[in-house]
Amino acid sequence: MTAQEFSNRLQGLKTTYEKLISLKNEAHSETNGIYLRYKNPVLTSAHIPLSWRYDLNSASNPYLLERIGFNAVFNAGAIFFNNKYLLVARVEGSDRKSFFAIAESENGLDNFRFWDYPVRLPQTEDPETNVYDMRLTQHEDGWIYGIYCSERKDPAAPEGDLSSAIATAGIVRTRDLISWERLPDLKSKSQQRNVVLHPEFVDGKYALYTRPQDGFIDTGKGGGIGWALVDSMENAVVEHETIIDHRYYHTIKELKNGEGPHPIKTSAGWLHLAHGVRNCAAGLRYVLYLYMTSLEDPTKLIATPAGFFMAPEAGERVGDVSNVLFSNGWIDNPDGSVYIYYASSDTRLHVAVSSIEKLVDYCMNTPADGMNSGASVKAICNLIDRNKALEV
Ligand code: M1P
Repeated sequence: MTAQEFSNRLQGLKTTYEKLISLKNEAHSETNGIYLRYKNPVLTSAHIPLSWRYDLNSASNPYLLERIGFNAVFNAGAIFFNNKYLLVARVEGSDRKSFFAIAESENGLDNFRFWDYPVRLPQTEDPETNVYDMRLTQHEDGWIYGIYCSERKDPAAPEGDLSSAIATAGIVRTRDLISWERLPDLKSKSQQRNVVLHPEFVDGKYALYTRPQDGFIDTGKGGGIGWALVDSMENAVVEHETIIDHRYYHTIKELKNGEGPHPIKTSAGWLHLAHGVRNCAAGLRYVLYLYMTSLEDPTKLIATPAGFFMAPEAGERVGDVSNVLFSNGWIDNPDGSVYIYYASSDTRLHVAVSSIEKLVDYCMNTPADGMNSGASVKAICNLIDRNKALEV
């Protein structure tokens, strides 16, 4: 490649990249009234900076080949910090390793740009193999905590079994999202994924949403969204765990479920976003659902709208792990709007916009799951009756 060809190729890469990053996003007009999906994903593997992928030196990379490949950018924690919308995304390299990287935007809807370097996560004495799905919580103690899935090979796996792994909750905290302090992993009797810190003290303790599971993938006898109070985040030990949101036969969360980002406090109660999983001939199907808990007793369910709130649609259905929507980040704005960052099929990250008012209305007025077809028909007939009464 001549020097001119190198320079042309580099210019082409830069132009394509800047065009992508500067793309304006707009809402879809089609809507159920509850939320608006935005057309373009907010983060994809193409948003990874060129300097993370290419050796830009023509002497050491004369063909300007990509040196480090990236597979996906998805499941992001979210926070509004120093007047910027920040996403702590799960970035997966082509080597299958996930790590965290922060992207920022002025408006939360488009033009997300990664910071210069990915997050350099401090390690514990027993280094983890893979990390993903960080939930950020700005706690009333003054710290911003990040809790994420920390994965290691199962030391008890039989010889030749290279897939069995142990999932636990890794814990870090920061005040500026630049320097991170590593705390000991969560201690719990079972494996854990989807652990989330509640933003307020409850009875003077830190409160965690948990997801106890018997195995790495299967929750087994475990599962459900749990609740545990811990004395300290510097040595977080789950002594007692109560399941506050159970999974049920023939529902969207029959197989497993997990808390999304930490709940948002509203005047009507804590508003929760979670994912539910069921099995089908096509494999596991992940959808998002909402529920609410009481302000006085955050372990008490006060609204459980039936079914999914959002499910994979159109291109969202296809990706590395198809038929998956997953969310671990949302931001409630001072004007009452809520930006929901959700990933599709473990491949890319999107935004949908709603408001506290609409989400609470949805939770309070969507009929709960009657658990059988007859009850579903009854709920539909009730609605038809009420609409017919309007015609008189
Ligand atoms: O592949 C779908 C999701 O699977 C896991 O979530 P859960 O523990 O609830 O099954 C996680 O690996 C998540 O990152 C992934 O999106």
